[in-house]
Amino acid sequence: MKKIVIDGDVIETDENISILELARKNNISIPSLCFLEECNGVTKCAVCIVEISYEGKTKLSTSCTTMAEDGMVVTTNSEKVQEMVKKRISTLLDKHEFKCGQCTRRENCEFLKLVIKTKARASKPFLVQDKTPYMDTRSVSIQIDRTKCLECGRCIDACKKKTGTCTLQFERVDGKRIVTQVEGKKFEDTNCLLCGQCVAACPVAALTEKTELDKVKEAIADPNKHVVVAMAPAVRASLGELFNMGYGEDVTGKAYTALRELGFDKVFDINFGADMTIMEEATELIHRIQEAGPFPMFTSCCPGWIRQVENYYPQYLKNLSTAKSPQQIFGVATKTYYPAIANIDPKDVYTVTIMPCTAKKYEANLSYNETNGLREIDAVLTTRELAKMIKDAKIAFAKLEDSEADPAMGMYSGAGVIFGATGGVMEAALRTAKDFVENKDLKDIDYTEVRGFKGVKEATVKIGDNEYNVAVINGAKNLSEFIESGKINEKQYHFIEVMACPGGCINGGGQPHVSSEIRTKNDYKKLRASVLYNQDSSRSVAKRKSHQNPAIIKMYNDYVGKPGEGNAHELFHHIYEK
Ligand code: HC1
Ligand code: SF4
Ligand code: SF4
Ligand code: SF4
Ligand code: SF4
Ligand code: FES
Repeated sequence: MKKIVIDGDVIETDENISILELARKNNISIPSLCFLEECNGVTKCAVCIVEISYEGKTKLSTSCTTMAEDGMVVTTNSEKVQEMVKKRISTLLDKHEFKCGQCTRRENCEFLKLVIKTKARASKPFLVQDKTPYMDTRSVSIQIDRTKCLECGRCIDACKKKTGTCTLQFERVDGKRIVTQVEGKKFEDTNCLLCGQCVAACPVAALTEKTELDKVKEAIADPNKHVVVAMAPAVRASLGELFNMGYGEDVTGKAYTALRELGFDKVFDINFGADMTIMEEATELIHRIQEAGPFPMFTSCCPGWIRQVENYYPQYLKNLSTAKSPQQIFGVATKTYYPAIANIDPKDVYTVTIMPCTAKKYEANLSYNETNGLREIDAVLTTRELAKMIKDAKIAFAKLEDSEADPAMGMYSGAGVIFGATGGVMEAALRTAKDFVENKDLKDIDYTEVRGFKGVKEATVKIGDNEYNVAVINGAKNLSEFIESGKINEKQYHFIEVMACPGGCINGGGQPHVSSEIRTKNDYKKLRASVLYNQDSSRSVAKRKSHQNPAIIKMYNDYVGKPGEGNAHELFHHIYEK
């Protein structure tokens, strides 16, 4: 057992752990900029500096790179340390457009916290008349504002470690070091997945989603538009964090109320779309079982993963489920089924989704995601953009009463809600596929083998008289390892779920930022996922399966017909081709 003294506290540990992490786990705060859990840091910001006495010597060291050794005595806040950190922050301020009042990150900016803590000042303020040369707004998903970049390298490292695409890098342009995409290309024109893991890693407002808030506000103000809104499964598990409600708080009912107060005409839920996707995807799995393939069938609801297939593994395009994603299938229904039952002109319907994801903006914009000449989804807001909209409208979110979604396309099953966590799509599909094949209302519907945060999860599932091999790949990097190691060919897999973000959509690139400090101390992914699994497990079995959702049954009976056939086949599927 090692004994380390930090600011007078004796801390014992067996772990091979850095001073920074050891301190944080023991509630001793050390500032950082370039360090982020799961990423090693490609630069040295030096704001995590501490004074260490060890083996008769005392020196200043960066605590994120110094491993805790027995007998070390660490001081985190000596005058020398404070002076050095303050100087470092001042240098960074000289190159940072410090206009926090209008900044989207002002409430959770890791840099601003350090400026306040150290009372650092710029030696001369960095004022920018024209931001255009610093901005990259070419992508529909992600935007770069280099007036805010600290060159911490977290985005570059997150991209490498979590996606393996290595889309971002430092480059020297006109003598300045800047963060840029490979060959300076637009994100969409690189191998980038548009997942936004780089945005989630950024401590400041240098990387953000491309906002669509103005578009949405305009649509609401237009009396000729009937504006429909629906939030994704994972949004309800994290939105409360942006209103100081802590982690793991279920804010479903408050979110519905807020959306109504914001002036949306109809509040539905993407979980209903998830139930639609399952009707189609489970039916497709059964067809593939009857027709002996092609196997494995892959889920296709994550647009980051779709880009990974297109950019790296086009040989698997035919293996992707043709069922449209919950976002798009829901969009189709808002431009066909909903106008029919509400007796309105489909052209007047304007559909907005709230997503934990930046890639969903790209998905909504794809040319093929159009039905009868209408965009299926007109605008996509991230969880963060919705919070901003609520704050701009001065709605006291935490104090709102709960309300329900409008039932026609707002009712959902437990299967629909667990989509937002890794393994959820697989579990939802198995519940329905097994009931369909065995023609029963099965009671044993918890597939715990596919839950949790392991990189690759596997199970063998009996459907009817036969056994099928399923796998859940948690995160894009794990997927490329799964394929490139040859593991995918070790046995016949029948059905594989892939979500690009580690943990699934609960940890998507459009979710509230989690600071480096909180990531070290708190299992925020688990807490977010628990919201979804709690909603599922607190229901009766009948309410936990997509095909038993009464609103789904009604839609298929009254409008669609049978899953996988006729109308459903026409409207709810897309065939992926090279
Ligand atoms: Fe997801 Fe999905 S789970 S992809 O992560 O299939 O974004 O939450 O909305 O479409 O339902 C995202 C989440 C989301 C879709 C669903
Ligand atoms: Fe202020 Fe942070 Fe925005 Fe910079 S990024 S302007 S420090 S809130
Ligand atoms: Fe990398 Fe994803 Fe960011 Fe693209 S969106 S640069 S793949 S982290
Ligand atoms: Fe760091 Fe953000 Fe700049 Fe990337 S864009 S180097 S994460 S400040
Ligand atoms: Fe978007 Fe979810 Fe895929 Fe991440 S895992 S890219 S949040 S759909
Ligand atoms: Fe340690 Fe940057 S060098 S956080």
